[in-house]
Amino acid sequence: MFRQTLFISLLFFLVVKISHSQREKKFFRKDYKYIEATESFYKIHTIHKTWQDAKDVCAMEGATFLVPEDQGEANAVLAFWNATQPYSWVYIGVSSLIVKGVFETVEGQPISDVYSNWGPGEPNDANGEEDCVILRRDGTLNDVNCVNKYPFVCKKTLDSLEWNIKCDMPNMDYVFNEALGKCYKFHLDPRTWREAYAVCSAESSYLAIIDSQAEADHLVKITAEAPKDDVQGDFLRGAVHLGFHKRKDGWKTIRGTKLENSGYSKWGNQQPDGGDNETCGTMFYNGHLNDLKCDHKCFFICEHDVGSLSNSLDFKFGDDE
Ligand SMILES: *[C@@H]1O[C@H](CO)[C@@H](O)[C@H](O)[C@H]1NC(C)=O
Ligand SMILES: *[C@@H]1O[C@H](CO)[C@@H](O)[C@H](O)[C@H]1NC(C)=O
Ligand SMILES: [Ca+2]
Ligand SMILES: [Ca+2]
Ligand SMILES: [Ca+2]
Repeated sequence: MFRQTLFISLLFFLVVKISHSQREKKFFRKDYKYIEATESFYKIHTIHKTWQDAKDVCAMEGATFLVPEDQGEANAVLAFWNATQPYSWVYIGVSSLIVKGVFETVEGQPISDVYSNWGPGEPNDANGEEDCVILRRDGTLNDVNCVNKYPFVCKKTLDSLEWNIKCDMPNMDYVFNEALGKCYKFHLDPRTWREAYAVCSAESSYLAIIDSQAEADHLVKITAEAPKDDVQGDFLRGAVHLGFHKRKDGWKTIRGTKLENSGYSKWGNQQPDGGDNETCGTMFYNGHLNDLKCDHKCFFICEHDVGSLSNSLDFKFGDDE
């Protein structure tokens, strides 16, 4: 009897332990800092962006544009910022872009529902051009011109963290392939090659690199299965962006390996045919490779190395915890 109870408790413990382990680890991405007081992860982006681009970057990272909920969160972020960054202000996810003069969060809440400590005389809508909001180091808010480029902060709550266990990452859209030991996401939002490269990076992944016939077959399969026909708009069909491109010394993967040594280099009929006009790498839906003008928008596939996040976690934050 005792044994049985012990066994059941142990089993229960294990199940609970596994399902909560990622939240217990308090890990989202290695570039986000967890702050216990607000049970959220933050990243201060140091590359200056316009307000709209900043909003897009947060979304690409699976996070949201920071909107401090209250004084407590504003102080927590300011303390982290004061300790790590020299900047005098950052964009936050508040604007009056929808209705001039009405400041709302990116989720449509009125600013009066969140932290709204305006600086003296603000918001003043100088020259009628100030619709986006910055948080200054002293904790006050100011409206500024949205085209100005500033640092910004993205946020992810612990509560909203979902863990893709097989892919060992916080993005549920990636699908594990057992035979290849990798995870992939087929992106149905057409982008240029460079944009696609950036989207994959923001997801802690990379534009897929085919290194075997088996992997090529798998990418053909996920391309065939993706609901591509539902996507409207002006973009190039028939090929997907992949992680290779033409360099001065020939075709290489984005890891720097010569394409002919990468394990797969089956070009399509007559390809590559673009000379120096087509220097970005794509795959026809049938798996054969094609060179393409880099500014064509296409679907694309990101690849994720399982374990790449937790390895860097141990390396990077090993001493912190
Ligand atoms: C951060 O630094 C600014 C000025 O350097 C100061 O006014 C502010 O009180 C500091 N905030 C926190 C929470 O440490
Ligand atoms: C590249 O583009 C130029 C200008 O449009 C054109 O004259 C040339 O023939 C193209 N080269 C190839 C290999 O297609
Ligand atoms: Ca102002
Ligand atoms: Ca690969
Ligand atoms: Ca071509």
